[in-house]
Amino acid sequence: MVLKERNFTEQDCHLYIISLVSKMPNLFCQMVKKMILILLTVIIITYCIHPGRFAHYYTFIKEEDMVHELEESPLAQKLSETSGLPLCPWHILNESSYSLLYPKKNVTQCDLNELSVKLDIKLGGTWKPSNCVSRFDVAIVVPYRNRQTQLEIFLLYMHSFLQKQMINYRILIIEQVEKKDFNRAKLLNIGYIEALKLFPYHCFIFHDVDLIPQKQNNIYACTHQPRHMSSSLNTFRYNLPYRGLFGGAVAILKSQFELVNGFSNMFFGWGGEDDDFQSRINHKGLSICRFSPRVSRYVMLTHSKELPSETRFSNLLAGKNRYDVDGINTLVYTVRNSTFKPLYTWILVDI
Ligand code: BGN
Repeated sequence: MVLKERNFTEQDCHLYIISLVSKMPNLFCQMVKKMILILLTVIIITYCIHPGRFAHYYTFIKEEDMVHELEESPLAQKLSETSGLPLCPWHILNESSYSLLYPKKNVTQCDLNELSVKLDIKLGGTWKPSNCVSRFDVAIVVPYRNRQTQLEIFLLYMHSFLQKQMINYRILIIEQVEKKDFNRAKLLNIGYIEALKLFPYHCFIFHDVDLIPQKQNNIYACTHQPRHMSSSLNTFRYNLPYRGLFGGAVAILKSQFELVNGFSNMFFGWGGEDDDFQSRINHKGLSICRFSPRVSRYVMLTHSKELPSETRFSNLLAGKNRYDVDGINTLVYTVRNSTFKPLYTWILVDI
């Protein structure tokens, strides 16, 4: 077969160059698209492996400064003078060991029965040191519904944890009756009001039942500013997802809680109520603080993820108009049942 030789003329050359140039934007676009796709894949993979990589860095109180930041109970000094007992020492803050604590997961009824005797817990889940006067009177308020296994793990763990810190404490479990969506914030408001009927607590810790503190020197007491206690959580790879996060476990003085009018009562379902609370705090000129991520380490007990509420965004947006007209000053609820149980004060409420 004879191939016809074709002359590659100058004109052909021009045509070839023109066609190449006309295709270039297309080629360029495809290249950019590919690059964006690769970049997105890398970001998604990195995020799945390590979500904390995109966490905000935050300022925190250094371990050596923790002692200066704590707010002692106004009753402690006087009680120490009248009782002749010394104020309890600070040694728990010097706990420099790096050992992490883990909860016992398979809690038996026998463990719980033994606990109140072994640790001398009084009915209603209260305790205070017997050979010194605690510097802190703290109500630990836990919103609750349908989490029996987690509650048992929490109780078994927390009582001994708190006693090592020599806190005068009470654990209150505020349970919401079925019917409506869960309203975490309103239950916390109720816990605040109910706790004050039992003792003039100066400090409140609002605590989810699925959170377990892992460092013994993460003291369950209030600081000068409201404190986000669970800022280093395993489910967030021990990082803070965003700077304003104020959920999980927080500590706030009674006077500050009054000032911000507590939580909003309007957040039904999962999400947003803690963000609203943080805004209330800022609005009143307070600012949240945190201990070092080494100290504020928590593990979350596993459970299925709740469905976020659809109204949380609109509630949050409208929140600032309601700070003074929605909170502990407008709280309405009915106590359906309440008992001083061996390990906690149980209050069943209809909201
Ligand atoms: C946020 C939730 C918080 C929750 C944290 C951590 C909202 C409001 C809409 C932006 N906030 O997204 O309530 O504590 O995640 O899980 O959903």
